Amino acid sequence: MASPVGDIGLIGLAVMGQNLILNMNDKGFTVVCYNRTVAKVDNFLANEAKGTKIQGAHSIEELVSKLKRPRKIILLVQAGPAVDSFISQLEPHLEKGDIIIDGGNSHYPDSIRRTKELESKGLLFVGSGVSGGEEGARHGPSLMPGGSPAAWPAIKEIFQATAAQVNGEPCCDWVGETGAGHYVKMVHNGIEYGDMQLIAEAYDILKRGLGLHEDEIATIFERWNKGVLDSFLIELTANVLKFKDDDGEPLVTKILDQAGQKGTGKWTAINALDAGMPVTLIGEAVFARCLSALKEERIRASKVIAGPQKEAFRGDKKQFIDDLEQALYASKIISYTQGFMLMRQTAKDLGWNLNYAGIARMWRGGCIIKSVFLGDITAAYTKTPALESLLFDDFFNKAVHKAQPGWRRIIAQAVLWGIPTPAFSTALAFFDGYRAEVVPANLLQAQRDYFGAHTFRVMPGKENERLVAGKDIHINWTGRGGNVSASTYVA
Ligand code: NBP
Repeated sequence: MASPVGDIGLIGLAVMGQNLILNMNDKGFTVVCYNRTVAKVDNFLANEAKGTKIQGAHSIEELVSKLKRPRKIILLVQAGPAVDSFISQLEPHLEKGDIIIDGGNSHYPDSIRRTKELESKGLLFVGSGVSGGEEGARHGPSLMPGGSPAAWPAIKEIFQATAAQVNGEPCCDWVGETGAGHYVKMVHNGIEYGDMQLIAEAYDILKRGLGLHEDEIATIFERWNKGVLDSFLIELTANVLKFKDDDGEPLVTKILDQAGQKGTGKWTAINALDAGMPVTLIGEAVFARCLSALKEERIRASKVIAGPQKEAFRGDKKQFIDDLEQALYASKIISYTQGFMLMRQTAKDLGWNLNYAGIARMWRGGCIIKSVFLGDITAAYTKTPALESLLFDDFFNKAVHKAQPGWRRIIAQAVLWGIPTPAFSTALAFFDGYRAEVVPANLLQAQRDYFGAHTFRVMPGKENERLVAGKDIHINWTGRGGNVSASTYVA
């Protein structure tokens, strides 16, 4: 029998799989492909893959037999049962040290489970975030692999060559243990929800507040794309706003204002609640999509609930638009600050060693949130790998200070107009809460102790005979309650 020629196998010949195969082929690797509906293999070989080194397989057995050892097989199939089904079909044909890679949008707890299960059988597992959609898969995605660390040396060359490159550096590095790759991809998607919501709010303010036309707004976004906001999503937005329907109307104005979602933003928000981290901007972005989905109810509400009388803007328009750019920039800094806080906490909870500079570097190119801004985050974490918060980094600290006055003016004006800015506003509320040495949680603690004997601690410097430092104290606030307190625990 001829010796195997395949550098890597790939299962799943839909849009992502086909494009990633063609990309890996361009980089000089021999890929062997397989698909549940086997006819798609021949179809692919006869069309898109014609004239390439790409090989096909008509069974799992044939796929495995064509791969060099250790065998590396990427799954790019629908997340969920399809991944488990292929893992169990592959297992009997694989040997110690072989690697199964899941490149789909799997939820990270599944990747934690799969890593443990496969490692217990002597196999290796990698759960890799793949971002950038069809275009990224074909020409260079952002790849975020995590799982069995022993797999990394074997897949590093193929992954880094296939990924997008920024300034000669690949947008791919080892993320961390077990489910870390899919976890980081989930947070990426959550941040993407936040970035998109911020842009949508800026559009709303420019359109309904200043009364600008889509073409004028597109020009503003194009200008912003040359400054601190330079990013794929800003560029894409300008293009969307300029796009006309056949009658010359901007197509975007004809799109139903009900946003869909596939779950990764929601997963991030749920994870933030579980981790006890105030990732408020992504949460608001998810809720804004939920509110948008209530279209019928909003129509009914719009007929019976009046907002403020709309007043024409009488200020300096140019200054206002510059303020809006700063508001968007500052809110974005807060969103990424929150996202990295969440990753830090989860890494602590799950014992992962996450490389934050590496994560920002992976997101700089190839993916939907790619931006110049991520280069600045890379620099911040390279300078201080254990950075507690982006707001403690000199560059970002100065940037939010500079943006602050305009950011506040924009939110104040939007509130007066009655234009909702959930993401801008929550970013500023977080900023004001985070920088506050004292927050009103003293009153919350008093309320909790009043109604439920939940106890409180004394503020340093305010100790006395009954307010003893370090003790859980209960006060009989009404003179009617007893002296028994509830047990203290953190939910
Ligand atoms: P799809 O998510 O549409 O999945 C299609 C593939 O899954 C086909 O190969 C199909 O086989 C296979 N499949 C399905 Br559906 N059910 C199966 C089952 N029960 N058992 C075995 N195979 C099954 O493809 P995609 O859009 O290329 O995405 C692939 C993965 O990459 C997904 O996890 C997706 O979330 C993720 N992703 C997608 C994008 C994007 O922009 N599309 C971006 C980033 C990540 P068949 O041909 O026999 O039906």
